Formats: sequence, C-alpha cells, structure tokens
Amino acid sequence: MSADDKPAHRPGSFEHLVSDYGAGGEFHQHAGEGDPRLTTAQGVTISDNQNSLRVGAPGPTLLEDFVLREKIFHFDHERIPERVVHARGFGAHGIFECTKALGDITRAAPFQAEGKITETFVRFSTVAGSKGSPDLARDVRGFAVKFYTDEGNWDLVGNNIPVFFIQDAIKFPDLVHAVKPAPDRGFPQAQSAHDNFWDFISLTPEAMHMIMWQMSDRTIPKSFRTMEGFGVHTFRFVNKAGKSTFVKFHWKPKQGLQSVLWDEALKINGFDPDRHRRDLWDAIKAGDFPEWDLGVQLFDEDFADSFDFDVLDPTKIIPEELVPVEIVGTLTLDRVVDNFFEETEQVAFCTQNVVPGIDFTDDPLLQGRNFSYLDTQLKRLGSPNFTKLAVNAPRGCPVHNYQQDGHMQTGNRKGRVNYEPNSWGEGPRAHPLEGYVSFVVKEEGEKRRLRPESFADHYSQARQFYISQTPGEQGHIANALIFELSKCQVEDIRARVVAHLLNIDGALAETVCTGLGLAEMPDPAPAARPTRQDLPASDALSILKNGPEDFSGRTVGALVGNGVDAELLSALKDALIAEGAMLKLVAPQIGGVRDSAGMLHVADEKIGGGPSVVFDAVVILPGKEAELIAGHPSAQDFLKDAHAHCKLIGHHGAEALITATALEAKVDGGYMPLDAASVESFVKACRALRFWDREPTLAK
Ligand code: HDE
Repeated sequence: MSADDKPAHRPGSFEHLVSDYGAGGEFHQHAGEGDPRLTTAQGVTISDNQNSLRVGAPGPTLLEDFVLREKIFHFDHERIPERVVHARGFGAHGIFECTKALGDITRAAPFQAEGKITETFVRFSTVAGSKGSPDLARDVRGFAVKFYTDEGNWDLVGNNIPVFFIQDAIKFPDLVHAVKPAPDRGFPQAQSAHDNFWDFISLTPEAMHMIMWQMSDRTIPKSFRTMEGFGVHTFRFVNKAGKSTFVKFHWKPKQGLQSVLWDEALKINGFDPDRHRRDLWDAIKAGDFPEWDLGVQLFDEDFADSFDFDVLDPTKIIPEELVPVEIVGTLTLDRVVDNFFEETEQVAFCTQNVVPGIDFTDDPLLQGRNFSYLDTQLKRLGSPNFTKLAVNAPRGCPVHNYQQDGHMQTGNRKGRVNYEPNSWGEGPRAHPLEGYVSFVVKEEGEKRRLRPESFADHYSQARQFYISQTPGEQGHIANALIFELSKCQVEDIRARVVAHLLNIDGALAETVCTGLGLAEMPDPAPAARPTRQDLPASDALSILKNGPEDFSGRTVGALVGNGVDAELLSALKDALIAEGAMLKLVAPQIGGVRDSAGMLHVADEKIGGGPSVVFDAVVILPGKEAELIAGHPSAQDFLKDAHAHCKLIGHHGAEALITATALEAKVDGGYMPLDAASVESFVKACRALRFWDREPTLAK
C-alpha cells in the first residue's frame, strides 16, 4: 500500500501493522513472503531492528553488534556542510523548450531548433539563512538552472533580482559575513535587519541599487512560482562563425509576479516556515506545473559603448525599454525530486559550466564566481567525483576522459590507458572543431587593482527603480527601510543610510528620516557621480504592474461552520475550479463540517492552523456556527489579518464575526456579500489579488 492510498482497516487499529510484540512491549514488523528484507550495507539480513545485542536484559551492549555499529556509524555521518550561502533551497526537475531558434546568434545546443527540448534541474533558495531558516525571510532568492544539453551541462546560476550588492568578487566574503549572524553572538539568523549588515552597506555605495530591490517586495515573494529570475551578468552568445553577441538572461513567470506583505511574511514564517517549498511541491504534485519564459536581451559592442552605464557592471540593468526582452523558450517544472538530499542538497551548480555557444565576459563578479563554485563543491561534497552523481552528471551526451580515482569513484575507465597522447589506439581525443573554443578577445592593460570609473554612478539606477514603483510599492520600500534600520542599535549607521537615500530620492529620505525619528537630516553621502534625474521610469521593474491576469493557481480560504449553505459552497467551488483556482476549508475541527444539505466536507485546516495569511483571498461562511466562530480568537485573527492585508473578503452570515473584530465601520469595496449568484463576480474581483484601496486607510 502506498502512503497516499486509503487504508483498508479501521482507523486507529494496529493488528495489520504489527507482526509481533516483543518482551518489552515493543512493536516488531517482519518481512513477509516476497517482501524486501532489511539488511546491513553489506547485505546481511537483519533479524531484529528494535533491540541491540546485549548481555542480559538490560545489560551492557556488545561491541560485536555490527548491526548497531554500522547503523549508528552511518547516521553519525549523514550531514554534509551546508552551502556557505544559499543553504536553504528547494529543487525540482523540468524541461526547457526552445520556442525561437537562435542558431544565427549562438551555437548553444538548447537554442538550435524551435521545439527542441532540454532537460533541466532548478534549485530555488534564500541566500543568508541556514538550511533550517524560514522561507519567508526578507532575502534575495537564488534561481539556479542546470540545462542537461546534448553538448554538456550549462548552469545559469541566477537570482530573482537582476543586480547585485557589489561590483568585485573580492567584497563577497565581507558582504556575506556582514549579513550572516554576528560571530560573537551567533544571531540574528536569516535577516538583514541588524547593525553589521547596514554598517557594511552604509560604507558600500555601489550596493544602493540592490538595496532598493532588496527593500522592495521582491524579497518576500508569494511563491517561487511568482518570481522572476535573472542571469545578472552580461554573458556572450557565440555563433558557429565565432561571432559574439552580448546577452542578459531573464526568466518571466507565466503565473505573474506576486509578493506578500511584510506582516504576512512574518506570520507565514511562524505558521508554515516551509511555505515556499510546500507550495512548489503541492503545485507540481497537483499537475499545476509552474512555467517561466526565458527571455534574452541581445546587444552588440556598439550598444555597449553607447549605453549610459558599463554593461560589465553587475549593479546595473539594461532597461527593457532600451533593449527589449525577446522570449526564446519556456521552462516547465513537472517533476518533484525523489529524494531531497540526493538531488536538491547534492546538486552542484557552477557558473563555469558552459557549453559551446555560451561564454563569459570580464564582469569582475562573474570572474570571481567562476573560481568560487567549483572550489565550494569540493568542500561540500567531499570529492571531485560529485560530477558522477545522477543530478550532476550530463544526460544529453557521453562523458569520456582520463580523470580517475578520488573519493567515491564509480566510473574509472576500463583497460590500461589512462593518459593521452597514447599509442594504444584507444581513448578519447580532443575535437578542435566541435569542442569548446573560448571567444577570442584581445585583452591589454596595466596589471593593477583598480575599479573602472565607468562603474562609479551608484545612485541613478537606484532612483530609476524607485520611481518605477507604484505609490503603494514605494511605501513598502520606505517601511522596509524604517523597519530594518530601526533594528540597528547604532544611530550613526541609520543616519549614514539615510545620507545615501538623499542621493536617490529626497522624499524617500525624508520619510525614512522621520520614520526613524532622526534628530536631523544628515548631509547627502559623498557621491562619485551626481544622480541622473533624466532616467525614465520602467514598468518592467514594478511587481504590481506585472501581476497575473487571472486567479488561476491561487487559493481562497473559506472559514466554514456546520450548516454552511450547500448551494453557495458548491457554486463557489465550481467558480474557482473554472478559474483554475482552489478552495480550502478552515473549520472548527479538522474532521470537517456538514453543510445545510447534510453533506460532510472534510476540512483542510482547523481554525488556528490555517491562518488567512496563507490564502490569496478569503470567504467567511460560518453557517449555523456564526456565534461560536465569532468568539474564536483565531477566527477573529483570520478576518482581522485578511482585512489588514488588503485581501478580498467574500462573506455570508458573517455579521457576528465582523462585529466581534470591530470592523463594521471599516467594511469597504473589498468586502463582497456572497450568494450562489454572485460567486462569479467575487472570483473575478479576486484577479486583482488585493483591494489596494484599503491600504492607505489601515494606519488611520
Ligand atoms: Fe553565488 N555562490 N556567489 N551568486 N550563488 C554560491 O556555491 C559566489 C552571486 C547564486 O542552488 C556558492 O554551490 C561568489 C551572484 C545561487 O546550489 C558559492 C559571488 C549570483 C547560488 C557562491 C557570488 C549568485 C549560489 C555557495 C560573488 C546571482 C545557489 C554554494 C563573486 C547571479 C546555487 C554553492 C544552488 C551559491 C559564490 C555572487 C547566485 C560559495 C564568490 C551575483 C543561485 O560558490
């Protein structure tokens, strides 16, 4: 019987699960005819998996117990070092389908023909927290994609933000040390809201563009499925004739962009710290496969020379209005991992995993990354043979070389030939025409430690990002800055950050200065270049301007009681299914409720276990239990939070709860009375995801 099947026994009974009861009352399960037998790693069948070998009972355990010893030995060594950054992640398998052939631009295998399929593995992650940290930490998300192409593996190791904090790899350890827990106290975990982070940032003006993104709702995505991905650096495409074209990579979620509010993030972290991984797992398991379009911005040296900023500076974007994003393929995640450790934990991404047709540029951050990733895999996976693990091994092409031995080797060549050139007439040889050839670039210059002057404008694009946001989104940025800086104990650090904000937007600096209660506005931070005021707003930079067009893939949470109107409930379910959305029931007991027609509906959550923060919209249908539900503190939180988070609220018979939460006077256009006839318009209204008009009224 699989774990998902319904058992054929009375719930709560044991007979079918227990083969024998031991002398101490412990349960024993024995292999039956044809069942697999439990063995040691050496293949010896184990007779008793409940008791170690002892002299007497109880008595000293014998060193001779090789079953116990092997089991504990293996357990003791189960952990491997977690990733030094991006420790917490979640992976899934998928396919990439080319929708526009790019043969004239690149010889990279995935782009050679429309309809060409390339297998992929994707790992999403947070950056700062350790493996056990919560999913909704305010943090950049990793978006790493391994393409198993027929010419080798290509890893596009990106983030959900198109720029980075620093311009030179030499600053990476400082950045990461600053954001991770302070070395003396070992906290705070998975947060940037502390002195060390903001101290470093306040002394790193190049970070200001990234800070605007980090303080925006981009760092609290609703789901992995509702965030963009970016390759960040400028790469090169190289075609068969050896011609290079610069390229920037973009992943655009077909689900639309969506983030949560900060208060929601805090609460979700408490209720469901695994929110993002659970969401991805559930969506794939339900056959609701998430999809992203792969877009490319293609440009040549002439554009690079004429562009206002250096295309090799990873703290800059190229606005889509200047170089449009051309969609060239679609990524579909259609398979969850069989085993988290084997796949998600052991997958090893390396920026220098490129295939013919893809090449690097001199972006100093990319150059540093190219050193780091291979190096870190050896530390983490313990052997240069990590490439042999199924998740890391190329799938689309054979692998032949003379590498041998090392820890955990499983693929040494047969025969006596382990070198080249050789005269034995066997063994792999290089192929000058079809092998990887680096793009020929003429490099010259003085050997110096020198930051290019073309990297010196640190504020203009930060301002451009800020002015591209809706007023509500700008408010969230200001609030995030006030929250984070309020957690800094040193006033000087707060003031230094405000000094940088003055170079970005005066009104933003003013709001943050007031929000922090700074005694006086500091002088603007020293700027190597004045902030350009002429860069136009770009709609592509706002989340709200790039939201979903319908409510599909979203979930309505229904607070229900016994006696809930049967017709209404079924009409609501149908309308949501028609939209591609889901209804989840939150009831006084997990066992469920009976509707007005006497039918039992099993609940998905019990009140208190399914808070409104995990739903996109809510409905309140207490049925005959209006008074009981109105008096339940968690039910009150359910509605109060839905209100505070600007959710659409459908309701029927919910007056008692609305009164109990003192919201009568605040009922607005986001509250929709429901009956069987009006559910469709409710579902349509849900497409907006939130009733944003409520937000300005909340603080009043
Ligand atoms: Fe990474 N980064 N990084 N990074 N990075 C790692 O490699 C590093 C940077 C990114 O799901 C590490 O396997 C340096 C930018 C992702 O397994 C490590 C620098 C971007 C992942 C490392 C950067 C990224 C990593 C840690 C500055 C976006 C997770 C574990 C020069 C374009 C991959 C590992 C996964 C992981 C180094 C900056 C994305 C230590 C030195 C910029 C998505 O090698």
